[in-house]
Amino acid sequence: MNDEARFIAGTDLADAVGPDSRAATQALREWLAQFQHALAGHRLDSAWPQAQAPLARAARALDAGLRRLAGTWTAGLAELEPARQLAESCAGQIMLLVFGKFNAGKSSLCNFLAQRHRAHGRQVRFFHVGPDGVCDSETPLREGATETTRRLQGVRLGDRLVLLDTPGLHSGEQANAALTRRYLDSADGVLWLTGSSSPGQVRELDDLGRELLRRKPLLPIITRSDCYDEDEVDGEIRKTLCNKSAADRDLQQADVESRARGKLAELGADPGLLKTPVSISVRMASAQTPAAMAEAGFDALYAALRALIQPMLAYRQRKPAEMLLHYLQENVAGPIARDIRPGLDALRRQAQAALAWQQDQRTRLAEASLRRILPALPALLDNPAADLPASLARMTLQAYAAVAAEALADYRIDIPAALPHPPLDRHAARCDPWQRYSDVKTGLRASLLRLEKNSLDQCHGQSRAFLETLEALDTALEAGLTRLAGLARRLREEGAALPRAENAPAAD
Ligand SMILES: Nc1nc2c(ncn2[C@@H]2O[C@H](COP(=O)(O)OP(=O)(O)O)[C@@H](O)[C@H]2O)c(=O)[nH]1
Ligand SMILES: [Mg+2]
Repeated sequence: MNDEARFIAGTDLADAVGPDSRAATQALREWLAQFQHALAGHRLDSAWPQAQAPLARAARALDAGLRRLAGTWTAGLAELEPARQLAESCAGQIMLLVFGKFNAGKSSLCNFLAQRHRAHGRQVRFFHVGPDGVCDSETPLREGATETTRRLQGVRLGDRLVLLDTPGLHSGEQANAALTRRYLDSADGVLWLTGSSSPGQVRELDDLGRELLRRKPLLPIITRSDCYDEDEVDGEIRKTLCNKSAADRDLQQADVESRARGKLAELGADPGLLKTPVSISVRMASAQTPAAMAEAGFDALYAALRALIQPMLAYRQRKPAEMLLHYLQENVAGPIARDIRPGLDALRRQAQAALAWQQDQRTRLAEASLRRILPALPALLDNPAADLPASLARMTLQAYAAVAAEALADYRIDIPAALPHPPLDRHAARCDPWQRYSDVKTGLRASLLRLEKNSLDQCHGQSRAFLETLEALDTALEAGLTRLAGLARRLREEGAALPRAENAPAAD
């Protein structure tokens, strides 16, 4: 059996697929439910004690952002459902996107492969997608057609393989765009056709960013890999078309490969999706003899296509889960990592700055309060009728309350209604006036320092509690994202058979 026969037979085996993706889908849905549940248990909207404080406002804004984000997930998943079911229903077919610029040779290659499938007794059905949906037709795809009538067309080769000949992704009318998109979504792999006269214009791949990020394999095919040789026959110059030399093909392939690899990296797609490029000439293969086809690069093409089928089938099986996973990565994990966690980090830094500020306030609040009391002190001490201890206690509390109300406005502070230690030592009453003044002042300062410590302890406790709330939310977010990354890894490593339980035995 040659490469061609093996390739054609290989597409018949497309039924030989792995386990379905329902367990993986289920695991991803459960992940989201758990994640939402975890988020509901960590609210920030009243995590800071004083509602008007800047930190409280920042925490409320982040909390609201997170709730808004989480609120979109359920509807987003519901919208995804029809596409996911469609993917589930055509798990046995492989759809290859034949992608490339106008004149790259897409239609010619599709027609040629159709002829070869017919030659092997396979049924071939051409189709195009019109305003009323998919129309089958007997006539091959139009080759060399000017792009005035862009339409989505393709060919089914046998029962399993569909080639979709795309008229450029961002071209065409708006009405067609949604349709094109839907077809692209259901493609399992991409053949990127690039003409041998200027191969590897990697900017074309920008249009494929979304497909590549969805991990569809990419096989670059250098088309029209032929050239004219001039021969002199009987004094007359004759041009004959021939295949490009193996050396030329190798050079072009290596060049396309390295540039495509760079582009994939730039797009953030896995460079492992890129298959080794092949060079072909449909013209030179047109005699359809085994030798002509082999020399025109078709053995290599068939081998490469055959190598694509397995990973594509694997993707096809994973696809319903893969679509869900992508939704979760793009709409849940992405914004959490990009916006929410950095927001939490900023809050954390602010709370730590508040702790440092509190340290800095030590003795300052007490001194500021003392400065408010001292001007009234001599008169009070000179007044024999005054109830000195009661007056001092009242003045101390009032002065401190005024200072704290301003300086600690961002916190919720309880100031004791009575002083635990009266600011006047009993002995102070018996001393001479100067000594008395000095003793009273010392007593006042000691009382104020105790009040201050009591307040700053409260501030510290509130900031710590706030930090712990942030920490708990961040830990829950991180744990969720790590679990999702683990599910993604397993989906790709083990295919659709994603074990539902965390401790399920690993597939070998
Ligand atoms: N020299 C040469 N020309 C080719 C080859 N394949 C296709 N062409 C020509 O290139 C032009 C564009 O081909 P077509 O398949 O319509 O390209 P599409 O626009 O990508 O679908 C047509 O005139 C084809 O005859 C080839 O292998 N060698
Ligand atoms: Mg065409």
